[in-house]
Amino acid sequence: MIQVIQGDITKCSVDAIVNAANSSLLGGGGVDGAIHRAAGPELLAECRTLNGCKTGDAKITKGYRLPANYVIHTVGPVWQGGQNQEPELLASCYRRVLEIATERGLTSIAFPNISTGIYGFPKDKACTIAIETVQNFLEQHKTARLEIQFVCFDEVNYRLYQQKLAA
Ligand code: AR6
Repeated sequence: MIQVIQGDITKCSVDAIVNAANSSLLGGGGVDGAIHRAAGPELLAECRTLNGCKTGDAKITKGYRLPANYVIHTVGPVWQGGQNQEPELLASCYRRVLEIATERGLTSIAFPNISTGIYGFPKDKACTIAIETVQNFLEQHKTARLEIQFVCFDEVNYRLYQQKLAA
């Protein structure tokens, strides 16, 4: 099941929220900064033990002071024009998050619009990749009964997701 909502992912009461992090996993701006502020310093302490994360991969931590039980940190690609594996790496982020979630038996997952802020991935292209990758995963893992929320912060992304999911 896929839902689109507009709002702040740090407020989502789900099994896991996804963080659009950088490869250090030591915090940053955007949604990463918001998640670390809301989760408290224990999140950074756990992230320090993870030795970073490669672009396209993901790692899980607890959610600490967040309403979500876990945070799955993933590192999206920086948009460099599209010829440097950016689409494949972005798809890999969504897949790796869902793989980790299903390995842990987590069912409700909230995603931000990975790479579409500071990393500059075109929103329209990113939306298509996110929806197709998640839909394919759900199709292949029907017994996992996953409940996916795309949490759009800005109006442009919110409209794009609504349009593409309705089409
Ligand atoms: N809830 C949901 N979405 C949010 C929130 C929020 N509270 N705040 C921002 N967004 P960005 P990136 C949206 O820049 O492009 C960090 O410094 C935002 O509108 O957070 O993957 C990391 O440490 C946009 O649609 O992440 C990395 O260095 C989306 O989240 C770098 O930014 C992603 O924007 C990662 O860049």
